[in-house]
Amino acid sequence: MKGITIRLGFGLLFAMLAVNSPAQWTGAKKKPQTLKDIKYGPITPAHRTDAQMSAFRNYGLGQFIHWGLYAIPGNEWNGVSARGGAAASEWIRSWGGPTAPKDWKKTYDNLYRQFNPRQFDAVKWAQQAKAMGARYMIFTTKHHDGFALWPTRYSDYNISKTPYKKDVVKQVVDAYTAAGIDVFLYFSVLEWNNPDYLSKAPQTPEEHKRFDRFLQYTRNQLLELVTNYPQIKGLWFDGTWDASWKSAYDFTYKLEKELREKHPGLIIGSRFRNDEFGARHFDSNGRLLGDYEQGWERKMPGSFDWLDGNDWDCVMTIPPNGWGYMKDWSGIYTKTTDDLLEMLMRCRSMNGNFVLNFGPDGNGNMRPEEDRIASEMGEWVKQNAPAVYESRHSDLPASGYGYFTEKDSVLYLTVFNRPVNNIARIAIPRSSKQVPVSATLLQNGSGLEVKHADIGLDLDKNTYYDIVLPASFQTERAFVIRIGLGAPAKKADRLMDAKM
Ligand code: JFZ
Repeated sequence: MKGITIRLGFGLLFAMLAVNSPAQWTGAKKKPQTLKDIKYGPITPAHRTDAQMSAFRNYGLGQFIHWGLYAIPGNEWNGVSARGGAAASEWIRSWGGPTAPKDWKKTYDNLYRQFNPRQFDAVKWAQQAKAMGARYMIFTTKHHDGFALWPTRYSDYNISKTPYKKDVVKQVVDAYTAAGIDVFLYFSVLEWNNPDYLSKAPQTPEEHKRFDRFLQYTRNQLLELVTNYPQIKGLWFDGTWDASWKSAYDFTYKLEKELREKHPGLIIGSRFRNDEFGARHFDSNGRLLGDYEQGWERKMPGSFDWLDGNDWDCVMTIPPNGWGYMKDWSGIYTKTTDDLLEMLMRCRSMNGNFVLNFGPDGNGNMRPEEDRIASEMGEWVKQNAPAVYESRHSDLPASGYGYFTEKDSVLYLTVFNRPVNNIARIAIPRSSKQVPVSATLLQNGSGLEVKHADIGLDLDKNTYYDIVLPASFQTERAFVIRIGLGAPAKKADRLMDAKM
């Protein structure tokens, strides 16, 4: 059993490595030495400045929802845990080996006959997301199993054939839009059970015919989504790593253009298509394909300069991995509210959005742990909103206490590591025209003392400002210091430089 888990794990790992050179996500971007002549590069300009992209930059916090037929088994079947409890419950259809139920794929492909989420209430979900402070959400219209949660005209494998019947996507789009939360639709190109799909590049005329049919089907579904749900702000693509899709660069280039024409302002991440040389996310000349970096999946940039100024979001699970509902969370580490707030502010300090995933069960209920995390995060985010939304990366030297964000001469320091002496020392480049002149606690507005501390380190490029935290101020979670920046007070007499 163990051997199988390991083999599967490696298979997946290799698949990921092969499709997505990890280099793009593990350091500063490498620019190619020689430039290629590229016909299928970016369609939209880098750093779009329209209203939709401006809104994207200020979303701050988002909600991802993975919901589909996989919510019914919840990563187990007849009490047997799929793949030895391995995560990624939304992948349960690919369960194989001796622990897999007999005819498992057939069983899975018939789950739609039981899909009847009696407690599903999109308005309730949207209220929860609102209370969490999410400003956008991403919803799975169709995952790798190919099952559509909207009544698509282009496949029978869809919600209208279930006992539930009603259009789930419409309810989600309407409820979230009404709550003032922008909606992005997740769409997996890859389909496990579509006979027209193939993973390798089509070669024979028969394969071409089949895959062309699949491409047309994909185009039809996407045009259908932007037509049916005109309120959506973006499409979040997945399952675009196979050689078949990569070989269709001419088709996908035209399709991206077509979708953008049909839906002005549409936001598409870097995971939709590749150039004619097979380069994904970034074309062969290193230019971002799409409007934002879409590769920060359960990972974050090590530092701001890795991003090259690109927009990005980080999508994150509460369990280590696994996006769909998983009945049994025992025996795995699940992230705490504090873990998630730390990730949120780490993302914000580098201009990224943080998108937290929820996996509702087969009845349409969020799990109690998700409810609790959403309300705890919401409480914190509400108190500290100016540090989370609208504010941007600060160029100040990083602080070991936590993360900086900045807006209009106001600096926010979210403190996760409180100094034991209660003095938060802020390093400011000596050349800086703006220095801390005032400080308050964002959560209650109480003023904090600010002192200049020229500690006189030789060759130090920085000077220091000390913010004094009252010992009586105690918090359970991270807290934000709001720091007003202004012109430095009269310059102190320079210390004499020693000769050496
Ligand atoms: C994909 C899906 O396979 C998964 O089920 C889930 O929907 C997730 C959001 O997306 O998984 C991926 C895709 C890409 C990477 C990692 C996991 N990646 O680029 O690192």
